[in-house]
Amino acid sequence: MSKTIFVLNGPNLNLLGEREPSIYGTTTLCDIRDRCEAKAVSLGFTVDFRQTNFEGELVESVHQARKDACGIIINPAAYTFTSIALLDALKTFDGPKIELHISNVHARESIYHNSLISRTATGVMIGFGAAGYELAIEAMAGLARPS
Ligand code: CA2
Repeated sequence: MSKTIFVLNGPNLNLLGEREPSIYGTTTLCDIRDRCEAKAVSLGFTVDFRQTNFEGELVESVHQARKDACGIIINPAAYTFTSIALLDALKTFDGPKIELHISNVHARESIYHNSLISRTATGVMIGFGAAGYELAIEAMAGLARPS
């Protein structure tokens, strides 16, 4: 019976807090990981928090989540708009899936408007900055059933 929430992060998110603070804020991905872990523990869950710059690694994490996770929170970054491979992998995950974006992608250039991943997401968290991750953990705790 898994009570582990996978939190997956795509390309360039390792640079959070270092560049473009006007769009992505000043919180680092390590800070976000720590906050996710604390929030999850307070709700009786654990977190497996990952970041990769490689599409195939994200796909493999989704495959691992099929065995080990009760839910997935994913910020696919640029793969949101390009990766049918990631969409197909996520479709095979039966539990709840939350797509997350730090920035309000709909207020940005049109290249950021057409998410492929939203087609399979249970819900979408957009534009709440780094705090969106903790909000997504709370939402996931309400959605996830141990599997
Ligand atoms: O707002 C988000 O969370 C995004 O997923 C971030 C992606 C972008 O492609 C999405 O449209 C929206 C980009 C991540 C790049 O991360 C950086 C972090 C710091 C400095 C530069 C890039």
